[in-house]
Amino acid sequence: SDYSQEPARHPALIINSKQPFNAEPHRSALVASYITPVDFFYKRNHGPIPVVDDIERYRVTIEGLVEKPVQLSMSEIRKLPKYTVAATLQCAGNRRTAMSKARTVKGVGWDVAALGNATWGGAKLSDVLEIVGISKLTSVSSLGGKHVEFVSVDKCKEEKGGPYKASIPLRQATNPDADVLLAYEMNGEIINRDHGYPLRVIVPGVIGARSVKWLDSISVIKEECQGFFMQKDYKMFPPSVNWDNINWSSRKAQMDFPVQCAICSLEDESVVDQGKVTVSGYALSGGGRGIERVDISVDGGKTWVEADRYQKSSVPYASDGINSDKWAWVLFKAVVDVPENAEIIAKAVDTAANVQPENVEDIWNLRDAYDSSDPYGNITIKW
Ligand code: MTE
Ligand code: MO
Repeated sequence: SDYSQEPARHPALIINSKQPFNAEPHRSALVASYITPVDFFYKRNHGPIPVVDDIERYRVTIEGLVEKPVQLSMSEIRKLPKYTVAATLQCAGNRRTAMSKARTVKGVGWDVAALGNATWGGAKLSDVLEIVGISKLTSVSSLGGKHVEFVSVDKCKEEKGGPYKASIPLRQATNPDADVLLAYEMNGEIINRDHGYPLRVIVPGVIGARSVKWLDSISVIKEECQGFFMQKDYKMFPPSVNWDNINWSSRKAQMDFPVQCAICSLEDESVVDQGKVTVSGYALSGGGRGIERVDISVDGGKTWVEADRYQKSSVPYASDGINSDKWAWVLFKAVVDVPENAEIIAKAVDTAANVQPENVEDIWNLRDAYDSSDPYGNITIKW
């Protein structure tokens, strides 16, 4: 494959793999701002970044089980009502390194920063699907379509040189409140090549793998997408399953990400001055479930204090109607007195009362596909 036309990237990114380019910011840089600057936003690719340079000729095809297939140009997509949605995009492999400490898992090793919070501007998929004759809140189209598949222009080895692809249920795609976007802007600017120029899907509240970049076509189909990343990756398995006895078809494709938080102001093993320590980080949950609480313990989980939480209800770059931050992370902060040789633990609870799991062992799985369901953030402190 051809990596000769990769875009320039910020030197502060921690590179986990060069080809394909996979990188995340340092954890402390990640929580320096509520909106993650594009330069510091994690980058997750499965092949070279495609070059789409003739924007006049670029078209996205909408086809499959629809009455009226169409090809839309960028200017036609820009003429549709524009929405700006604040949403945290997170790779399901975020924090995989923590899982590897329990037992080896396959995949790119990520620290805690394979996620970012951005504002995404674009057309709603529910509006686009109306153009091909599928009305809002449809579960099954008149021609029997139940899923919406997104196919990219990139090429990856997992698809044997074919394009990256994924699907979501038609009901979600046609639900205006699900805020699924065909996005052409990120943080108020034209989306750059690394993040999907000229057009990508954003599926808020769902693992990043479904937010297909460099969109080529959208297809209304009967069965879920049969691509590698839907069928042979990003599924949750119990700890008893290994690479010899794995049965992929026995499990569902992962969609919503689970509740979690991570401490970003400290390293996993930190030496601090005696006295007050600032514990800050991010917390988020999938499916539009907000964060109810972040609890901090400095005595290994015996007693807890509640952290302050911070979420902007209106974000910059949004001229056109952000009404909630339900898809976006919260940042948290607590200033605590730590005893000598302490273990600091952070634990998130979402608005559906889901609690972040305590141990890696409880949720370990071979692909770490349920990996964004990470355990408490544990930090070991020494004076
Ligand atoms: N879309 C295409 N076409 N190719 C890819 O490799 N990676 C997916 C998703 N969409 C991918 C893709 C994965 S696994 C994630 S986590 C997100 O894009 C990462 O998006 P980002 O690089 O903009 O942060
Ligand atoms: Mo991902």
